[in-house]
Amino acid sequence: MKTNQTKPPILKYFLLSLFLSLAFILLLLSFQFKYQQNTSNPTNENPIYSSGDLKIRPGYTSYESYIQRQLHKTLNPKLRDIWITRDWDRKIQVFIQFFQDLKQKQLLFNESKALAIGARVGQEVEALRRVGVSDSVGIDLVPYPPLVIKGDFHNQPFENETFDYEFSNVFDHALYPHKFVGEIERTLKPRGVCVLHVALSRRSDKYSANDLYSVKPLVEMFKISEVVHVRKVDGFGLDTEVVFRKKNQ
Ligand SMILES: *[C@@H]1O[C@H](CO)[C@@H](O)[C@H](O)[C@H]1NC(C)=O
Ligand SMILES: *[C@@H]1O[C@H](CO)[C@@H](O)[C@H](O)[C@H]1NC(C)=O
Ligand SMILES: CC(=O)N[C@H]1CO[C@H](CO)[C@@H](O)[C@@H]1O
Repeated sequence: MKTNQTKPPILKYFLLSLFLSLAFILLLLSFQFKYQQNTSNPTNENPIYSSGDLKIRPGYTSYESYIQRQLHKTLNPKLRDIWITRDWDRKIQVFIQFFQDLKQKQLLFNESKALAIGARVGQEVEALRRVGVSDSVGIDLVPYPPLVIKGDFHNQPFENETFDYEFSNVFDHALYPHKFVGEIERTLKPRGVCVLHVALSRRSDKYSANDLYSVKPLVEMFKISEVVHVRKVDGFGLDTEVVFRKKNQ
């Protein structure tokens, strides 16, 4: 008697679980399909550069989701408030020291046309102007006039050969590092100088899109530039300064 009663429910459960598994598989497939669609967006024509010492963080399903995440940090009102109050003078003083050092090394001049990439509220632009580099501006996803104008470092809003000098401490935020570097080389004038501050020994924040473990991938990506120097610095959690000079083609 008992077995007769339990048989039909078992069959029912079997069919139900079969149905659920199928639904689950279909759901997975549709996610994968969406993901594949989005990885073929225009900013991704080139393969993502990834070598042993440069790792792109997984988890960005589309360029749009990456941008949204970056905006999430850039637009965070608490962070913005800290940047323009508590951090403002302290950071400017540190940047002034970096830029004065570069001027002494003849890598930066009052006459240089300078760009700060991923400048947020533009402390580095303010510092550049204070050391005498008056023709300087920053770009970021969110503008902060008059120091920072709107611009994506994967697709700089400037003509070829515009700047004598470019500075950035946000390389780790690049989802497409080869684009980040390619745009710098495109917009630098011949003999123009690029200064990057990067973290090699420490993992940066949760908004980072890549992790760099040596300068080798950078040196490989800067195809039409030569390394001027690599040195240790202490720059807001970033420990290494790498300076490139674009070749005189
Ligand atoms: C560069 O500008 C700074 C600040 O305005 C000034 O003190 C300095 O003399 C200038 N240097 C040169 C070489 O003109
Ligand atoms: C700008 O530079 C890029 C890359 O070097 C090149 O492909 C493009 O043709 C240049 N554009 C102009 C208008 O010279
Ligand atoms: C899953 C996902 O990110 N889908 C997005 C793919 O890209 C299109 C348009 O580019 C978006 O509308 C989807 O939301």
